[in-house]
Amino acid sequence: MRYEDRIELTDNLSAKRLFELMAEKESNLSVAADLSDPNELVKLVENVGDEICLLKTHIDIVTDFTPELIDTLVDLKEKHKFMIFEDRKFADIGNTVKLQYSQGIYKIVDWADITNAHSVPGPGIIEGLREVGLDKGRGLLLLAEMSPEGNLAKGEYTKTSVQWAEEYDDFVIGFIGMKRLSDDPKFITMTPGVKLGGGGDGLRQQYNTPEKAIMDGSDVIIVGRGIYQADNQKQAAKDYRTAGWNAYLQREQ
Ligand code: 5BU
Repeated sequence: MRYEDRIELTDNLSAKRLFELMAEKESNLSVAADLSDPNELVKLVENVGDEICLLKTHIDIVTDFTPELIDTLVDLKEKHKFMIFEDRKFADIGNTVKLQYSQGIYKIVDWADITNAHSVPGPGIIEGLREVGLDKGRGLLLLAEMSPEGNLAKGEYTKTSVQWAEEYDDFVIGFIGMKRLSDDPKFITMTPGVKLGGGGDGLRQQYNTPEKAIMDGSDVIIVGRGIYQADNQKQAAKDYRTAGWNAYLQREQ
């Protein structure tokens, strides 16, 4: 189904907005902005902002973090029209993740439209995050699968994650997965480990091409080093955007 036809299938505000944005902007590209220098991070976002539907952050890798950085990212989000996904990978009991999501230095729930969690602690992790995120219209992705070689997110673990998404579908908007994991089109699958040419990175990351990810039923391709290490970040983002969008058009034909 086309992204715009999926808007009405979900009640979650972040999922609706993302489908809307993807259709409007004709982009299913997310950039993984894994830069520690805040100035380089902002420069990257300025370069790629027009090409992406979603900015993926790891806010805890930023050296000399200040709350003003968040203000800058939110200003850029409004200017270039994208959403923000903090790839926090929560992994603790419900009560602790609730605090990690809303308190501390980062106060992730205040600015990240989307975040994600491991399923390993059980459904309490979803319930804890949901208590602070749902009223703010936030969305959660479950890590049903992961990209690196040798990871344990497979089989029953993946299946149970999909069941929990169905059970908590007001807050869980989809999955990190290497392929489509549910037949229900309200769920969004996002795929990391994407690089033109494929390959790996020496630390067991495994890359698929944008075409392979989208043809396997993913909705959003997540690209880090393929874009931020390019000599021309803007052009690289355009290339990935075109590759991802053309694969989607071909899939939906
Ligand atoms: P890369 O530079 O394109 O390899 O970056 C991939 C990004 O996606 C990086 O931020 C990872 O933390 C993130 N990632 C991943 O690579 N694999 C996974 O299974 C998950 C996240 Br979940």
